[in-house]
Amino acid sequence: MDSCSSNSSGRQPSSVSSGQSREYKLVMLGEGGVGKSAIIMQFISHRFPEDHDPTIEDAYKTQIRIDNEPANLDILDTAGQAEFTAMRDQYMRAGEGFIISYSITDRRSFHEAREFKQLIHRVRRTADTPAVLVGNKSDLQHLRQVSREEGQGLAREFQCPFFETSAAFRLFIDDVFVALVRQIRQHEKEAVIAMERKSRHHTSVWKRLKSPFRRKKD
Ligand SMILES: Nc1nc2c(ncn2[C@@H]2O[C@H](COP(=O)(O)OP(=O)(O)OP(=O)(O)O)[C@@H](O)[C@H]2O)c(=O)[nH]1
Ligand SMILES: [Mg+2]
Repeated sequence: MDSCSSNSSGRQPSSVSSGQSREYKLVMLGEGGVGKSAIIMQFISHRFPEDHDPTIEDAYKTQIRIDNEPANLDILDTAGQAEFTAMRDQYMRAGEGFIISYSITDRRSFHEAREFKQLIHRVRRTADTPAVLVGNKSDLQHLRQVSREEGQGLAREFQCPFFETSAAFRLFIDDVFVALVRQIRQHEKEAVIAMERKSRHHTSVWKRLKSPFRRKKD
């Protein structure tokens, strides 16, 4: 899925008055300096940090409506710098959805994106985790090292939505978070359907097992 060419969600974050909404634990991943904090800051407070102030770990909360349903987002901004990554396994287990980000101006960060996906897989022991792939700094076209097609190809591999964003110009920033919440909701719906199917299967096995007894009683 690729939504680079238009603002696909057609929504802006808006406040939700109800305290009833479901909380979504989102984790922002990516190499140091790709713009993780800048993306979150633009999303939450429409601000762009010009300087690179390496993150150790920050948490943000916001309330929005997505597809007419309220959502409390609990966003964890993680450290890209290797020396601050001690908590990685814990937040990979606790997160419900992951934004895997790289910079289109930094090929190494693109390779790291695959490493992050593999790490999520290893820690959670499933390839089936809601995620969105993001190629940031799309405003720096003259410094581009990773083509849009390569990003789309990796997203196909990950089977997840893909956006090229610019935190500097607030391009496709909302779309990333909307797509991730949609992924989580879809994932939950599929889990419920699978459970119902399993429970129907158990019921029919039980009925079959019980039938000789019933005949005896008759
Ligand atoms: N031109 C441009 N610069 C950006 C963009 N996003 C972030 N930057 C700049 O890139 C630098 C790093 O941004 P951060 O958001 O601090 O990067 P980070 O991924 O949070 O870095 P760590 O916390 O060290 O992992 C800053 O100087 C930002 O101003 C963007 O979309 N376009
Ligand atoms: Mg940061």
